[in-house]
Amino acid sequence: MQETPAGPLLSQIDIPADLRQLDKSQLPQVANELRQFIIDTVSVHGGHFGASLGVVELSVALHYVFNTPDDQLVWDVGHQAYGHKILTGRRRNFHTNRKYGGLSGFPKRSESVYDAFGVGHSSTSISAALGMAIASKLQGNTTRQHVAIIGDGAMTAGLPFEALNHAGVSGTNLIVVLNDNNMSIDQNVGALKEYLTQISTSPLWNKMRDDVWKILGKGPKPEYTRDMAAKIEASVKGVFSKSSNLFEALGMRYFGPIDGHNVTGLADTLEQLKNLPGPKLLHIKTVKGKGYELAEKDQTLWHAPGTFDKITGIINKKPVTKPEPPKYQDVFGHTIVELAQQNPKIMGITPAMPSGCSLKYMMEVMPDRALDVGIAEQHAVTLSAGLATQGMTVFCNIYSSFMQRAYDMVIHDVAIQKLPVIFCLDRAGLVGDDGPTHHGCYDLAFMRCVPNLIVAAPMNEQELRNMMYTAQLPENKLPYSIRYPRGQGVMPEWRTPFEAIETGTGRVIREGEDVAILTIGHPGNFAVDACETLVTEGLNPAHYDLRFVKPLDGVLLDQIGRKFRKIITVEDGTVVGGFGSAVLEWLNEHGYHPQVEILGIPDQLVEHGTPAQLHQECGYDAAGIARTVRQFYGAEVSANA
Ligand SMILES: Cc1ncc(C[n+]2csc(CCOP(=O)(O)OP(=O)(O)O)c2C)c(N)n1
Repeated sequence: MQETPAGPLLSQIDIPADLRQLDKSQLPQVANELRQFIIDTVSVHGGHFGASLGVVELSVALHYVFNTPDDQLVWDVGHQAYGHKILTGRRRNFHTNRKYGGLSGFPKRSESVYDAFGVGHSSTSISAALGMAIASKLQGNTTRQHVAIIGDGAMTAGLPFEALNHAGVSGTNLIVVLNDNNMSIDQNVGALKEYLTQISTSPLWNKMRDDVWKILGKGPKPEYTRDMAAKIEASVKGVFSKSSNLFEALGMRYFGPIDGHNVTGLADTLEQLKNLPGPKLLHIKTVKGKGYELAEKDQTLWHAPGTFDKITGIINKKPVTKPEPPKYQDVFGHTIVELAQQNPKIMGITPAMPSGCSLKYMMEVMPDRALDVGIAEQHAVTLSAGLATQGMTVFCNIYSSFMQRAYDMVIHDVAIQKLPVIFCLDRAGLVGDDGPTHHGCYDLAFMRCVPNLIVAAPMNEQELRNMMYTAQLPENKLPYSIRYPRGQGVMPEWRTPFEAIETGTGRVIREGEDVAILTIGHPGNFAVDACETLVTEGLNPAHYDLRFVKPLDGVLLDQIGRKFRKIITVEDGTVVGGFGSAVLEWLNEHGYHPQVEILGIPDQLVEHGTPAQLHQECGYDAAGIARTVRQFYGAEVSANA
């Protein structure tokens, strides 16, 4: 892999201190070179794209004005922090971004002192930066600055408002930069979005307050005068802008909106804010994908487009030689439409991932029954519970790792009340390039310990459809969780007729002798491949697809317990507390004591890489399963010898 060449100014910037040596008039050129560097690298190596292009100027201005790493920048989500990474000592190996063994796609404390806080999941920045600011204050450090940079999408979650509620009375000098591009991954949604548009389009008020601000800054005691003006401003403002400012109501001084692509203007404003005491919020307007025309036009597609030809803008796709299996997300997306056409009670809920989880298909044809609620996983779950109390049948689709955030709602609002909400957990298992913040490792373990929940995982498209079908039948009275991975399934002909699957029943994939392989979900296909190889070696393991982690299939396990003294379990989840643990507990409780090997995600963080690399690392790809089976047979041979 080759280092990406940088422009003349950017190539002199190894760390932000180098940037700060430049004259302010050179910043636009730095920004242009940085933008080009991001385009050059992402087009060849892939990754998030539009969000980083949108904050090129902001990244340059922040590192120019603030004394990083002593001053601390906290990027929300972190998918937009490529410019920050490139300016902070990682330009030369930025081509390894998101690759196995390479840089992380998100800020990460262990990777750089400039990454003040590890991210990946959204909406944490204000809380984290406030914590840092309070600590600095307590430690008597009066000069260190703390800046949270948060997007309008991330702002739709509850956590930023919990943080603002605290920040407003914290007496810290926290700075929040609200990067408003009117986009989440898809179009941003909700009343806050409308509000931000409204305050951005009150030109009279904004011009007047900016002019006053500039004039006051020229007086003899600018800080004092501006502070006084701020107090008067809040009361006068309502007259001009119809409603009072939300952020000011929460105790933050509000500035903006200003043009987030004017790098010198941004630097000037940040310089002023730096010297102003108290918590404050700077609202900047930016364009997601700025500077790459196609990305500005189709911002959802160019959020993370994969690799592409930077001249033509053609996105590289793998050549299709035979009919391909669909992505699991699309099986979900089309199947919910089919089911909803037959069952008027069905609704679909997504917290900000309509394209990612493919609920968009239902949103197109039944907009009243398929809702994007913004980045609000907790709300998505409790909203689903509320709908279920009224007899609605709700499919609540949340990525496995984002569901971690709504765990209390799953227990308190759904399971305890036995409301038959159907959770579809997309991106379950090791997701690949996004790494440990996004791997869906834990859901099997954290769902299976909750009473009343049915916990299922399909091995293929047909099982996913049938589980969705079964879960929405009126006879199902319990909450039902269905987890499936990112990416493609295995069945090109996937539109199979619906058939109910009796809850808690597994199936035999392959009869065999000596060793039994028990799988849950998609990794069952790895076991199928492993068995194909093993059979050619004269070995004859059995393979069972359990389909449910809860309730487990007691009848099947009883047969397996009687017949086998060696069992391997396989799951795309943590070996601690997951499917293998459930099987072990069952066997022990029922008096079976075979030798059991649990294959899955070990009790340590798995970094980023391709799913195939990571499955191999964890030892539950086809080769890993085959190896374990051979070891069991090898042990058998030596035991008999
Ligand atoms: C808790 C959580 N839910 C969902 C996501 C998926 N996600 C990543 S970026 C993003 C959009 C963020 O929008 P915004 O903050 O406005 O940033 P932009 O991409 O527009 O710059 C979403 C929904 C996430 N990272 N974390």
